[in-house]
Amino acid sequence: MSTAHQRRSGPRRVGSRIRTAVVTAVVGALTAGGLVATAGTASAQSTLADAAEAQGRYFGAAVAAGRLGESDYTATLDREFNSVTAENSMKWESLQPSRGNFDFSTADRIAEHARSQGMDLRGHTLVWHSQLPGWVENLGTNDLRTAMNNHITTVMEHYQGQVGSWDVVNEAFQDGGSGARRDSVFQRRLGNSWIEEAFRTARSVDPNATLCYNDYNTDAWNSAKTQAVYDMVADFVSRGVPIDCVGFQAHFNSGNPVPENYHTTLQNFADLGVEVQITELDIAGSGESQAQQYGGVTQACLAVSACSGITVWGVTDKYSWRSEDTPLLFDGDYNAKPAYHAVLETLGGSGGGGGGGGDDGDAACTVSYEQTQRWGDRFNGRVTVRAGDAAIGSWSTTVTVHPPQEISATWNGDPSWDSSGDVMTMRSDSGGLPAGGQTSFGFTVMANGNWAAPTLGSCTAS
Ligand code: 9MR
Repeated sequence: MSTAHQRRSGPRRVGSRIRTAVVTAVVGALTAGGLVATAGTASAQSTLADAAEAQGRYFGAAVAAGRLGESDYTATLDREFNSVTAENSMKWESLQPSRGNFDFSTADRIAEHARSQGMDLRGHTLVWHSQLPGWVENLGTNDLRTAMNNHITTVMEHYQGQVGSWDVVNEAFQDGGSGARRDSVFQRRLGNSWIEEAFRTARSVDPNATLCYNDYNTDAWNSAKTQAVYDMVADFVSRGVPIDCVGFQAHFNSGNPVPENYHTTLQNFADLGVEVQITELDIAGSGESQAQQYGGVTQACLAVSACSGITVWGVTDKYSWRSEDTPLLFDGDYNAKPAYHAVLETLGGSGGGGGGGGDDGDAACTVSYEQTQRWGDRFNGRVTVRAGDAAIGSWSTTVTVHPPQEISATWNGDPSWDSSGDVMTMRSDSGGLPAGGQTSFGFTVMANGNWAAPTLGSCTAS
């Protein structure tokens, strides 16, 4: 099948869709202040998929088959993502609810959607202690071994050539400081060797699939669980047990924030010779703080050449498994959140967001940022505002600076600030724009030691 990937040690080829290669021009410019770098983004990528692909990565989402009939859901999925994971439909209880009776119908709808859009398909998950049907829990040792290998074989054969990467084993280690294996039926009946047996079976069924071990709370390098998984992978690699990849689920919240040393963790695993993938990313929160964490995770992946891509665990906050945490990139109306823009811009894209899926008619605009000048203590930024396919009467967007930065001057717009002083809302001060038209506004940022680019919010048009 055209969407399959060859297994190899580095990041895989992404997406079978042909996407337009886009150039980001970085030119030197002489100003009164001396030689400065000006980043001019000429038609930068405006979707997550395109921007990720330009970086040699994929950008995926977990999908529920039951939502594919919702047009905004599917439009957002198809526009922004080039990889799909079934959020629940490829789990054991869904595919083999009673012994020997496989039901691929729901999972196949997701696979078919991915195929029709030229998207990659991640397989999640072959062997997991959760969402496991009761009949498996009751098997004796020999029966369980047969059932496990039969499940892996039947499912992988069904999706051979379609699924590029499989989460062969999911969440086999305990949380906390023990570094021990989780007390699952597989561990109890089959002993320590069950994980490698699962991987050996998987390799024998589909030698071209990328075989992953997938887990959560494996983000901080020094945690006992991270170390335990690392030791297992190192052992597998040294003994030739077939493992190609480690999946980092990356479910973050205030009690479990993105660790400072995240890229160290990814790099250390990569240094074992396996691919790393961020497989279930979501980050509780909102606004700039959520955006910064999303940007950090994206940056960590880009910093590790063996990090082949990122999957977020859902398309919209409203259908997230923890919706009250608003952990995703699109809000319940499919508007792109600041976190979306942080990811897109970290990937080198700009604008984007598709103008939202709301009901504000045809009025839409996008924004992109570039630094135009830099001096010893400050820099100037320019935001270009572009109207969509319809004329707009007015526009507004936000520019968030990163403390201790301060905006000391603005031009060509009508600014206002939030109480923190970090978020500037800029509105048009000279009316609207014709269809496809553009304008720009500018500002000076006193760096105060922080040279990070400001984060743009989405553009709102009326
Ligand atoms: O998002 C999934 C949710 O709809 C299910 O109810 C839940 C059942 O355990 O599984 C969620 O997905 C999990 C994933 O399969 C494995 N890692 C943790 C995910 C979030 O719980």
